[in-house]
Amino acid sequence: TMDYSTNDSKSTSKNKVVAVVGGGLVGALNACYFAKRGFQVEVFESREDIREAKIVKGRSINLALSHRGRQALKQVGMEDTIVSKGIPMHSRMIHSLNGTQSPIPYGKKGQVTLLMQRLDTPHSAETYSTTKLNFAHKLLNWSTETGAMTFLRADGAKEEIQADLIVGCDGAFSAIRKQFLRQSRFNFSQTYIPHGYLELTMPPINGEFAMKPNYLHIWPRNTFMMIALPNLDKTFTCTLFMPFDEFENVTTGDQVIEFFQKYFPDTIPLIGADALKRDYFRLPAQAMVSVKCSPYHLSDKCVLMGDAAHAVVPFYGQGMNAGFEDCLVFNEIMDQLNEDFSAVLPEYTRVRVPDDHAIADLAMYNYVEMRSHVNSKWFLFRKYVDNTLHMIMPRTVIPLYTMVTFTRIRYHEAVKRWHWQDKVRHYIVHSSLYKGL
Ligand code: FAD
Ligand code: EGU
Repeated sequence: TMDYSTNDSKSTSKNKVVAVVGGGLVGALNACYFAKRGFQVEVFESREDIREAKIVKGRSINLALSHRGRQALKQVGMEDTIVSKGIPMHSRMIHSLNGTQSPIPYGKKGQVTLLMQRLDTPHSAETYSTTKLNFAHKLLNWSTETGAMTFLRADGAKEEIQADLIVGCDGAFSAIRKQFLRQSRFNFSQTYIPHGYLELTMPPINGEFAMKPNYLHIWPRNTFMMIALPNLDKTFTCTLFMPFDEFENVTTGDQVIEFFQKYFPDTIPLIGADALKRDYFRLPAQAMVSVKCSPYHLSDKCVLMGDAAHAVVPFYGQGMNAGFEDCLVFNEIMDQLNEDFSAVLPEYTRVRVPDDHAIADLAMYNYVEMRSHVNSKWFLFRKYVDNTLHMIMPRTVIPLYTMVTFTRIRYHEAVKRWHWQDKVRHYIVHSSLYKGL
């Protein structure tokens, strides 16, 4: 048994140990935050060293990084390295069924979303000498009484570890969270959506991107939708979203081509018919889950962040951004309350739960909207209305995606403003009608 914890209540951050469980995106960023404050940080990650594993199975490798995520990276001096390796996206490109492409800019100049690659992260934490990365350490259980964590190592041996604070960043199926479920007055909900997703690669043509790179390419087709994001190696990752029952109806290579011919004909030559027939069946469609819970802390011992606290469906491109903002908000509260865990943890729950629940709701709302009646015409029309109202009344009407993507307006406040703006929009539309316009 290793006991890293300190029993001296007067001890400073210098000799306190923080165990970060999960070395994904949020765990890695958290390690940097705690190390920068002077804590001893131990990261425990169930996978083998990610530097050696080439393929992160079933998880898309490129992610849209927007303002909230960038602000969180900036605070620990990581923004520039990530941004220099990112691909800026200034517009969406809407692909209609007849092959027409229509760009819709995200906003004013400089309002861009960046694409970052998933594999870049965890080792950035190693630049701090006080941080140790422990790969092949799978958390099996932990005791809410003693705080002791039990890990399973690659060699099959079990290891017991103690720390002053446990930060659960172990994703949507968090093992840390299991102990929360046993607590009285802990709220938890989990919802799988009927859609699954499948990823296909679009190769470069003559060494160049097959489509324009600085765009989020979207094929909105009501029930079906495809999105393509560029990678540094000049490929695109295309993500097809479709109900699981529909996936079951496509079982042969010819049916794949038939399906694409009907809904995404312009992509067949770009992906390649043979590659399409083959890659479509490489991996089964992946499920998407939305998880909400509260509180995020258990006494002064343990706190949840990232997908462990709130998995959201990917229909706002905000999951990682929200998780990064968790770290930033926690850090702000650590400043305000002098790193006193018994005060910081409840305050973090109080401040953060309403915002994470709001983005979970928004992402689910956008999923429902996109699958029910969003074809390319509707998408173009709605963005046009939003952008025009914003142009006429820039201070009064700010499009929802702008508040979510390009500001740090608290998510729950963005939702409140949106409801209020909706009333304004209705009023304008109606009064124009009354005036016979
Ligand atoms: P994870 O990335 O899941 O990391 C958890 C880590 O914990 C993993 O490394 C895992 O191996 C480890 N772990 C798990 N269990 C244990 C255990 N018992 N012991 C030890 N370690 C453990 N977000 C965006 O902001 N922009 C996007 O464009 C975007 N696109 C997306 C597209 C898709 C299709 C999907 C599904 C999601 C997308 N997201 C996006 C969301 C984003 O992927 C997640 O929000 C983000 O990965 C969460 O990071 P995390 O570190 O909290 O969890
Ligand atoms: C979904 C899956 C367009 C990567 C939401 C927009 C997304 C991403 C949008 C995925 C859409 C949807 C927004 C950004 C981004 C849009 C956004 C969604 C990246 C409201 C790899 N979404 N995504 N909204 O406005 O704010 O462009 O898988 F099709 S980036 Cl679903 Cl800004």
